[in-house]
Amino acid sequence: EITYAVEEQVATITLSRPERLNALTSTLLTELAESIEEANQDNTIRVIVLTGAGRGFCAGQDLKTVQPGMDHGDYLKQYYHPVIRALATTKKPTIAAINGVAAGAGLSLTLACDFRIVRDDAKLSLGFINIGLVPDAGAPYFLPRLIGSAKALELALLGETITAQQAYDYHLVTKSVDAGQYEQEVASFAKLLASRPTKVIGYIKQLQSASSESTLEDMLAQEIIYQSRAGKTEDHQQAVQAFLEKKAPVFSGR
Ligand code: LHQ
Repeated sequence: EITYAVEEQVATITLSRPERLNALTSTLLTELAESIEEANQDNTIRVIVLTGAGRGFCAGQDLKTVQPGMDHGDYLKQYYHPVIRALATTKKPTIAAINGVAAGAGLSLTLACDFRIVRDDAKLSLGFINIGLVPDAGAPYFLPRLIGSAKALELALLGETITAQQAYDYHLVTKSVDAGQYEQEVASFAKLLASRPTKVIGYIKQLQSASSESTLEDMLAQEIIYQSRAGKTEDHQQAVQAFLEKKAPVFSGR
């Protein structure tokens, strides 16, 4: 229910149940967590792209699998949370390539990524409220941080469908791209990220994620640790040398 492909140091993970708009099942979620972990561990991978097969990105949990006696909390803990943790803690930069509709936990998956590139004809919806559920799969954590608490609460309480343009205006997505240029744009953005100092990207992500729960003193201590590490990377040393020689730096990711 997942396909995993690697090209030029970019791992593309594709949700693959197109006949159901890539609605999520326990099997799909288990495979997804494994794929993210695989990309995270692989030293040759410098960018992770998450996208959907067919016309949708992801319609959230497959509602045909929701059984009457099922405990949604247990289900989240077992199947969703490993995926959200894997996305949120990977040291590689992550791009959600939102090729079509993203609803419910499908939208939540994108919020745990570093970048969201949306096709301009895609629709987005938190949706949970429409079936009497609270937002989940990390959305209650990420959404207010991304777009502010007032807008996050509005989307959660109204559950309405928004356009790519609205999502961009709310700062919910990084960019909205014309359908005709979409695939090319995602590929070139991934390529750009793959040419950056990958190890240092990981440090920047760790440093920033520490910020939400920290004081200034905590963060000053953290920047000492991470800048000390960054200063020892090949990429930093090589880039300073290139600067002095008036050349463009070439980052190896080490
Ligand atoms: C679907 C689904 C779907 C099954 C489209 N399931 N078949 C929940 C429960 C438990 C624990 C943990 O957490 C969660 C988290 C959640 O994610 S709750 C939210 C679940 N998702 C939704 O409520 C969204 C439901 N889907 C929709 O509102 C629409 O389908 C959207 C807006 C996504 C797309 O609309 P359209 O583009 O008009 O497509 P469509 O509705 O015609 O869907 C195409 C097919 O996909 C259709 O099947 P069919 O056999 O009639 O062609 C749908 O039934 C199926 N499908 N979403 N979540």
